[in-house]
Formats: sequence, structure tokens, C-alpha cells
Amino acid sequence: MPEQTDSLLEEALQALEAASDAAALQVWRTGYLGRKGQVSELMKLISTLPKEERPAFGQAANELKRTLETAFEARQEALAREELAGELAAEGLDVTLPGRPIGPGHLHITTQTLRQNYAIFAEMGFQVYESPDVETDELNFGLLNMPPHHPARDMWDTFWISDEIVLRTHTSPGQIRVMRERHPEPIRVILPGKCYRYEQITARSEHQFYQVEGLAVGHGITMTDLIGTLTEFARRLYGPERRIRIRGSYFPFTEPSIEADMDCILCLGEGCRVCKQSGWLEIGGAGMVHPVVLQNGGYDPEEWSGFAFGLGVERPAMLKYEIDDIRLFYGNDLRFLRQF
Ligand code: FA5
Repeated sequence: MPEQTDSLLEEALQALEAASDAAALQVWRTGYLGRKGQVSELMKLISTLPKEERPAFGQAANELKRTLETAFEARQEALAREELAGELAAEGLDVTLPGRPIGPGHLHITTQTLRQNYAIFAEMGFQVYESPDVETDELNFGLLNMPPHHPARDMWDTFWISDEIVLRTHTSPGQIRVMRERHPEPIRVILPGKCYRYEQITARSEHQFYQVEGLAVGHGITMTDLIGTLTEFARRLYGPERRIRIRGSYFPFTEPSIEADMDCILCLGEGCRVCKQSGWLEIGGAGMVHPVVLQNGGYDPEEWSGFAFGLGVERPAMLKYEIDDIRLFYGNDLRFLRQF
């Protein structure tokens, strides 16, 4: 019976227009669209009609319901807009006022330190090569001469994503990637990036930190080239009078392996709190690339040789700026970050 639906529609729309706040809107909604509202009541009439009239009536009633629902939403939005406009006018808010300017930021202390590293190594002919943070077990360990169950894997507490995938514990897997990409060309690259270790966080150790790996592969490269490179790096970063000390060490992917120290930048070797009275500060681990690693990278160790090193980023910056807690780097406290 279209007349019935038409008259209800007209009446409902008029009532909706008259509803001028949220409470009145709710009353309207219950009265017309609610479970016991007028539209529901109208629909109940279907069963009282002769069979042939039912489809047309049902269709008209459904259409009425949809129209009223849409009208309700539109009215609700319009009222909300009116309310907001009223509030703005009452508060005297000028939305055309320009916003407060955001001051310029500056580079994070880690980024600054990394860029100093890049600049120094660039002058020595090293390109920057980036490799992924998420690595395979094979690249992070296996191809670096640490097959499954090799005890040296315990040197790196590891975040495992799955049996095969890890968050890289060091930047060394990049050595394999760059060798496989560049062979049979000579290589001179640094590989900076974030490393992850399942470690207790302390004033000296974070579970995420940066390293700068170095790799040189060529003909006739020797340990003196490695020591010369590290000495030059330390002198350019910390002053021309720096001295370097080399100690024997062990890494599965270098043979022989070394640790490089430089004389303490604060006490100049006299002994102080920062160098724990030793007069020396650690720069990083290094060594001659192991023949197995050269081979895994596609280079014949009979013909090629190379050196590699792994430098920390935050710990040297801590020494330079006398920062006593590594947790400050990524704590996002602007009072700390603004000092650099
Ligand atoms: C390595 O990770 C070797 N891949 C380095 C290397 C590369 C050796 C190439 C030989 C050839 P090591 O675990 O010592 O080595 O880490 C190197 C540097 O990373 C440390 O000297 C230190 O500066 C930094 N580092 C290591 N663990 C942390 C940590 N938890 N928090 C902050 N810095 C760290």
C-alpha cells in the first residue's frame, strides 16, 4: 500500500527535521526505526494482506526503511557540524591562524658518527655497500666458516626468526654478499648497518647497535695493509698522534685474527677511568679473510687475499663524547640528543 508508506515517510521526515539535538534524534530513531517502531509495525501488516499485494508492499516498506536510515545519518552529521560551528564561534577560535612552526631537527649522534666513518674510508677508496638486516643462517654463520653446531656460533647470542632466518648478529655476512656480487673484481668496501643480539642490556651493551664492517680483496694484500688502514682511520678520527696496538684474537672467518686498540684519547695512554687504567681503547676485531670465506665468496685463495675488520659505532662515540650509558642513544630523550 504505497499510500501508507508515503504518508509515513512524509511524517517521519518532518519529525526528523524538527529533531534538533542528539537526544531528540535518538527518540526519533526508536520511534520510527526501532524494533517496535512504526516501520516495523508497518512491516507486520504484510501477513494480513492478500498474497498478490504482498511483494509490492514489502518492497515499498523496505525502501521506506532505507530512505529513513539514510536521512537519519545525514541529519546526525548535519547536527554534529552545526554543534562544532557553534562551539568554534563561542570560543572565538580563529582557524585561519598559522600553526606553530616546528623547529629544524638535526642528525642523530649515531648518524653523525657513521658519516664521519664514511668520509674517512671514502678518502681511502672504500665504497659503502649495504646489506640486509634480516639474514639467512647460512650467510650469518655457515658461509663465514661456522657450519651448524660450530661452537663459535655461541660468540653471538642470536635472535632467530625461524630455523633458517636470523636478525644479523654482525655485519660480516655482507662480506659474502659483496664478494659474490663483485667477483672476480678486486673489492674495497665498508658495510655499515644495524646488528642485533639477544643480549642483556647494560650500560655498555644494547640489543641493537651499529657496526661498520670493512673488506678489501685483491692481489698481494697483507696484514700490514690492514694495520695501516686501521691506523690511518684512528688518526683521522681521533688525531694524528694516535698509536695502534695489535693483539692476537680469534674469529672463524679470519686467519690470523686480531683485535686492534688505540692509545686512550682522554689520558693519552697514562691510564684513566675511561680506559680502565690500561691506557688503551678497543677499536674492533679484524684479520685476514679466511681462505674458506674467500672461496665461499667466489675468490680462489691461491690467487687472492684480503682483510676484514668490524668496528663498533656507539662504543667509540661513547668514548669520544664521554657518554657513560649506551642506553641513552636510543632512549629518545631530546635533552641527551640535542647535545650532539
Ligand atoms: C664481530 O661482530 C665481528 N664480526 C667483527 C669482525 C669483522 C672480526 C671482520 C673480523 C673481521 P664483535 O662481536 O667483537 O665482532 O663486535 C664488534 C664490535 O661491535 C665491538 O667491538 C663493539 O664495538 C660492537 N658491539 C658488539 N656487541 C655490542 C653490543 N651489545 N652493544 C654495542 N656494541 C656492540
